[in-house]
Amino acid sequence: MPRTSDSAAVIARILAGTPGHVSGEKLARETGISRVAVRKHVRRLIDGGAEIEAARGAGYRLVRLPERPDALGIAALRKGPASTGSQRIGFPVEHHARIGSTNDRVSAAARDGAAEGFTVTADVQEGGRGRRGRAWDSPAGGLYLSVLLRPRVPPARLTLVGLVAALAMTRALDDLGVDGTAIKWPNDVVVEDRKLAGVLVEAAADAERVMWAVIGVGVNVASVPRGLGGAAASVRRLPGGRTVTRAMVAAAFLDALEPLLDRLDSGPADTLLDEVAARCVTLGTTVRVVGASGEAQEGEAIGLAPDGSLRLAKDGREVSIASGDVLRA
Ligand code: BT5
Repeated sequence: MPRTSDSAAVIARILAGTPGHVSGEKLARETGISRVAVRKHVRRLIDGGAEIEAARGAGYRLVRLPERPDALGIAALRKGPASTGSQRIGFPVEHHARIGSTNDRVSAAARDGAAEGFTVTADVQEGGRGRRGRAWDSPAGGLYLSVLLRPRVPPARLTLVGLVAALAMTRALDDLGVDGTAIKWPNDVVVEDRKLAGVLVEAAADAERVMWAVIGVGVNVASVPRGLGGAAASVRRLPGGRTVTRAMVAAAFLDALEPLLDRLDSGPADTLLDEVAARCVTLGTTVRVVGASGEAQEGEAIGLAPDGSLRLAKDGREVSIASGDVLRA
């Protein structure tokens, strides 16, 4: 089945790729629908937050891309041919104006047998979650997105999934022209020391096999949630970020994530690890890593182990840490 057979999405792509006006007749021809239907789909795009100018005689011109990260907004902005069906990750998209947690919704769908790629987005989360029972502030203006995976990686490599998601987010922001983002091990996207996005990977696995995993990402797009102040950053305030919308971040993230997951599934992760390491600000610094039960280890972060663990040089020996919170020593 074509992933983006939605005519409105096809129209948005054509308009996004054309600097001037596009006639209704041309849009009708290229989407294979009537001009009346074109008008109806343009209306839907406008309802979805796009700004489209309609000029009598000249046709339609896209002024601003869709803002809301719903199925239409995301499909309109995904790269690649509109109807090849090549998009596995990020399809279908279920959007909620409000939800407890997008991760909870995807986990429930996973238990009900949903296919890999199923994605949930929300405008607001009322119970957004971080790791270890912490909260993720999720007011309007941020992107909250979770995607279902049925990965072929063993449970021991799940840390890598989170790192790969963080890498995908930095690449997505690169693609959108937003400068200066980096990965902080194990699951943050930061700008200098400020947190721009967080990744939460949750999974159901037995000793050998991951039944399903959910990648959840929260990104501060329009603003920084009140109360976080200097500890957080937002996309719009970064160089190149002024015109970036939530739908743009969502589409670019899914575009960047899919090929990285394919590589993770298909074999050794050496080159992926190198790519994560090259983008990881934690490496080369002296850190204090606090584990789940509060125990701390201090040392120099010297690299990543094949499973995504952090390698720490400590008192002349090396230790590997699978998860934790990194503080600067
Ligand atoms: C994370 O946890 O960074 C993972 C966050 C994942 C959120 C997404 S949103 C979509 C999906 N659905 C969910 O329910 N969750 C996922 P952690 O490393 O534990 O960091 C949590 C800490 O980050 C908090 O204790 C705060 O200090 C800080 N924080 C909370 N909200 C923030 C925000 N909006 N921006 C920056 N920092 C924030």
